[in-house]
Amino acid sequence: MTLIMGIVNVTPDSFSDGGRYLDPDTAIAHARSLREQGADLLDVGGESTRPGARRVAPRVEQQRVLPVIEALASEGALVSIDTMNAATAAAAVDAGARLVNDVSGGLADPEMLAAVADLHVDIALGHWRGPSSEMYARADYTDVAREVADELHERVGAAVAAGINPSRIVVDPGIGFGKRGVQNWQTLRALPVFGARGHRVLVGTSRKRFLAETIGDDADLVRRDLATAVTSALAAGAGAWAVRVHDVPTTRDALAVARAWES
Ligand code: PMM
Repeated sequence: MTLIMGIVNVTPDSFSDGGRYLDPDTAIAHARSLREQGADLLDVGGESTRPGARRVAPRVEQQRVLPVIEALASEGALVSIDTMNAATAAAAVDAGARLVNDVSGGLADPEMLAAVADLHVDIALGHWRGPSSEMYARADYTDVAREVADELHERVGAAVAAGINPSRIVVDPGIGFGKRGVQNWQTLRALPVFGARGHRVLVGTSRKRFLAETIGDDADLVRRDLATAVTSALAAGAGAWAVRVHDVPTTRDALAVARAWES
């Protein structure tokens, strides 16, 4: 059964919810409601990765996420830390996070993979071709699905070489990261390929630009969440382990319908 990862962005500048949950109490309350709505995991992040975003100092990132993680983990929630920084990952695990979600697949911080090996937690490795400020300049592919699969495989190899148990590794094709419009659809269509070596597959399409490009650039959040629920249900049908979403009820219902279809 595909899990729902609810997004808790404790940032001033994430592209669809920046600034809404910057205060820890507001972020905690939001995360609690995602959990009540059916989120199986809560992904807490303190640095925006939206196109063009500036990097945040690890100290600031940690100030944002640690109180939120501590509160949620102490209530028994399964928490992941969305970070590209090894020190933040370690502090977050110390505060109770059980999964490190690194959209850069360990590339942004050379210390990341060794740090996670020492922490003995799961890690999600995202497909990434450079920081937000320059990722679209690197979106050149001859065969995007094959290149994403090969580059992810290389990151898995680096993680294992750093001492991470292969069973702890989740792969994520990094929808929207270094991919333009149709390249995201070509990547999603190849989803079963990314998990072919036995790793769990995580997919994040929530509210992303390529969805708006499909349903209309003026689509509001309600329409983007509906589009997200459809891609999440299709991802579930293609074997995704988890889908990362902002709006839990729409995706929860879509996954229930997809399950009924399959059963
Ligand atoms: N996308 C964003 C942030 N973190 N993590 C994973 N594993 N996969 C993603 O696709 C992903 C991510 C950017 O989206 P947001 O700014 O709306 O949270």
